[in-house]
Amino acid sequence: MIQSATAPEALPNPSVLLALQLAQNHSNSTKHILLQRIAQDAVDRFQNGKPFSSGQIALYALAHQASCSDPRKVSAQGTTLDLVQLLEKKFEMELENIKSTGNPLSNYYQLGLCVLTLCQLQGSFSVSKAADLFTPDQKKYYLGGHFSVDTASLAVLAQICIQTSDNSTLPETNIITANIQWLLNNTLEQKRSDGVIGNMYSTGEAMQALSVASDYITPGSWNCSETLDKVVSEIPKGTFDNPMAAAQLLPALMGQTYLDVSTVNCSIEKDDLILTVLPAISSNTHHQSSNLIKVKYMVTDSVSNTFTDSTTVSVPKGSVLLRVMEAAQENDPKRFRFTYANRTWGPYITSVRGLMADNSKRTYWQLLSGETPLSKGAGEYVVSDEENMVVKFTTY
Ligand code: CBY
Repeated sequence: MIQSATAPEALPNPSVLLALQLAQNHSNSTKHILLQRIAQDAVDRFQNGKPFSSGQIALYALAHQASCSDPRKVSAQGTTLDLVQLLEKKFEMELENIKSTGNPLSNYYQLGLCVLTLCQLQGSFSVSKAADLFTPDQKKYYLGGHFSVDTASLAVLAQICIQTSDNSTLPETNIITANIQWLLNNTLEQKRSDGVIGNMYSTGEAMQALSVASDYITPGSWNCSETLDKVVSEIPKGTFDNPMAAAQLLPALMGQTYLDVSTVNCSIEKDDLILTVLPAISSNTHHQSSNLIKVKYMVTDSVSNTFTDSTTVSVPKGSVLLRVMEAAQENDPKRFRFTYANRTWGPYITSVRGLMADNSKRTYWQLLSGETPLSKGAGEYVVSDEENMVVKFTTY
């Protein structure tokens, strides 16, 4: 995480700072670099009208709070920004958008982050609107036909925060209790026999949700140490090498949750994280050899059925899907041209052959191996010989 986040070309990543601050050991120099970058990026996005989604603002604010830096006074380049106030406004816009279109501007994972942050940082928001926001609904908690454990976990954390900070017996208390129970029941239904909850990348956040909501869980329905052992055993295999994956897992490993942000002890300044210099990790950590493999590649528009096209490309063994897509594009740009955006998780495919993903229509480019959706992005998923890669325009 530290290497990736402090590299000169790295995207500012509040999730990494947040995770580091919730950990046991600290590195002051890393904290200062990351905090400065995040503050600068927040000011830059605000001043220059660059995209700044509700969940992003929430993470930037949380990362400040966790670093004992006031999120209401974020300054860079001579400008001071109140991230809590900005988040309050953005949250209102999300609610307005749901009212008028039925969908949020972002998604329910980000709404969870919003409410969690407003609650933690004592921003103002309507508790009854928040209670209604998280009621059970297919459209909110299902992505591409699957229950989103990540989304549910954030909604649980947000509502537990509301419950613990608001001890009134308002009518919304019952709604919140019922929401949390439904979310946890569905989350536990996604528990696999090996302890993973949802998939490997939702398990850390699910652990946070289950640990703050222990009152709601019948004893014996979740074995925490089994889940912990499983994720820990995956670390040496490289499963969490993506810094975002590591950042979302670390709090749970440390027995911490995002609800601990407001109780971070700011009077202790520790600098006890021993940083060993590791060999530089490139975004392509996989051993690429000169051996070539053949990979089938298909692109298809399953929304309006305007095109389906396939090809076979040769790429070095150990290549990631993005490399396959680039090879196909090089061979035949008319049929296989595509665009992507660099996100914190890695490259996110935004269009193929000019057909753009559109959040307001809930369309996206889904990545599959045969019929199975990938649980990694195009920049991370390593393809095998003869594998059938599919990039499919669909709805979620
Ligand atoms: N963050 C967000 O808004 C993202 C929230 C999240 C629920 C997120 C997963 C969970 C998390 N823990 O971070 C999420 N993904 C969402 C909401 C979405 C949708 C994005 C809608 C939008 N524009 O806001 C959408 C379109 C349904 C989606 N994820 C698509 C994809 C695929 C991307 C393909 C592409 N075009 O490049 C993909 C690869 C699934 C597929 N087979 O097509 C995908 N997501 C994956 C695999 C993941 C996991 C990443 C794991 C990894 N190692 O890379 C994920 C952790 C995550 C990021 N998605 Co989405 C879920 C998981 O597997 N547990 C807030 C913001 C501030 O950063």
